Amino acid sequence: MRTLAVLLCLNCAAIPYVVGSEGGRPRGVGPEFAKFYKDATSFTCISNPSISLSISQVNDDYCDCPDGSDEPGTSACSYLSPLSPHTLAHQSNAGVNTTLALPGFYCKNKGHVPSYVPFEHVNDGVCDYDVCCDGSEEWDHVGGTKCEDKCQALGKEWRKQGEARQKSLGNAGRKRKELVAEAGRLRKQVEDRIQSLGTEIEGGELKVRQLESELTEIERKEKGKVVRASADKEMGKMGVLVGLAKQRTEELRNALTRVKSERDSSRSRLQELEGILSTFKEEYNPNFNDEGVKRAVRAWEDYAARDKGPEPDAAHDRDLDAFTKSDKENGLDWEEYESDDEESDTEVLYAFEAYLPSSLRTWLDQKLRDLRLWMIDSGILAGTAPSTGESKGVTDAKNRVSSAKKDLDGLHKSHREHQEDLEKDFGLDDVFRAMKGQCVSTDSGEYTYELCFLDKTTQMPKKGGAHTNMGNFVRLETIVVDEDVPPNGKGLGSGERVAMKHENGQHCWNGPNRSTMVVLACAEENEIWKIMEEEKCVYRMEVGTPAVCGIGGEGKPAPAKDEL
Ligand code: MAN
Repeated sequence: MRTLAVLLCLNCAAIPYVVGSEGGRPRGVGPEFAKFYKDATSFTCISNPSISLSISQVNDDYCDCPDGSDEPGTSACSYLSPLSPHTLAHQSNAGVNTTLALPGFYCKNKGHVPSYVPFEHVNDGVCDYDVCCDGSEEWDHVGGTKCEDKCQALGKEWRKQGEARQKSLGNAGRKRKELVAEAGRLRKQVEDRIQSLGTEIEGGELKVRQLESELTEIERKEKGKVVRASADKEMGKMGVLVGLAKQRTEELRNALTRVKSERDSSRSRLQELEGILSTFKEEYNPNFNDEGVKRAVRAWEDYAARDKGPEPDAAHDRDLDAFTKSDKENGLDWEEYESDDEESDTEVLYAFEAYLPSSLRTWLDQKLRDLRLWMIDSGILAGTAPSTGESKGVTDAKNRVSSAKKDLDGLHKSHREHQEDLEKDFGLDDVFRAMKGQCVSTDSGEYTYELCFLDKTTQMPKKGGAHTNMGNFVRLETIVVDEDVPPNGKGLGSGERVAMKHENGQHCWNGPNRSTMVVLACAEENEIWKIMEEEKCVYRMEVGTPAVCGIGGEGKPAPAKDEL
């Protein structure tokens, strides 16, 4: 493909259309160089003003100027290309500027965009429509070459594509704004979470401190115990008593529930029976001399007249209901007594304070305990040997402390992760934050390739089989590219581009771990344009995304013309 470097894109609207000798410009001279060719009799080499020629030497198909400026419309000076070896004459001429003064042969391309064709293509017998759609560079019709003017048709198509591209770029710019807004929302979420985690951490630390001092207090009291349960946690007398009382209460409650239910059933049957007999007494026929019926009626009247005992008492029933509720609902927490290590069996059962009035008993009890603890703390009295095992109270308190510490560690970890996330590079405006986890894929050869933004690239055989990791996202980079942009706009173009480096993918047999460089360019949709394996297991993806529109010249209106 011909290099585009020599093609200058000009602002066609500002250029008067003069080609060849028309309008006073010799053939091949672009409007911006017209001023050098104004003299009707002589011509001065552009970069070597000391060399003056007759005007007839311009475009006479012989290269006179060291900078080639006397042959703007022929290929006579094309050997002056920077890639060509210089002639001996020029080499010996120290201080002479031999760099081409003109960018190429000027094609007016009316109906399209003017451009310059490299001099070596002038009159080479090939129509260079991609750069010179009017075919004017083949003006000598070498070998009968006739290049028709295709500028109208090509220009129309080019403008159509240009408009579509502009529209698409507009949409892409709007999408980027949306992404940036979304990224801002996500960032705010992280910041808010960091703040709430800070508060939770303060609370967690306070809780740990409280539980630790609670544990210390429990352990201190533990030391002061006179009697402890044995190491195998066998129940003491108090425990046995509590167990029996609990069991007995349970039996009584069950029996009471059963008796109450039987009573309710009998009471309702009695009411039903009394109703039947009362109706019978009202409705029987006394004129029938049936001695059995009369006796039954009299018996009913006697029964009805008798005192029936106490009426059902709602308050009494409420009491019964309350009795049948669980002990806990009635304020009796057996577990408290079963696990309460503060009071030793001996203390509760045999302590003499138990026989004292309640207020005095509490006061005295406290004083004795304080004294005992003080003596242990001061080393006067030995504490209870810890070797006899840990009480449930201490174990529970330790568990509470360790669980609170675990929660706190979790909060610290989460806080750290959120903080790191906030410091990560998500690109200009944090835009890639909004694309995390989004994936795009495309088929190429025998594989489908997938890119998951800020995550990894993957190679998947179309026929099925194991997927290959082509690299995990490491960081964003900026790289310089210089590539053609096809008419559909799906290309990297030239300049700095944002790239995503992926490393440490699946190991390549006899090669490195797979890696992928993903180079991004502005586009309306996320799309993989191209995938190449540049070296064994070293891949490069060219990807379009709205995320990079407007960054480093990206997404600005395309240059007037790269290729026709
Ligand atoms: C697989 C693919 C290729 C790679 C070779 C290396 O076939 O991952 O891209 O070149 O392995 O052995």
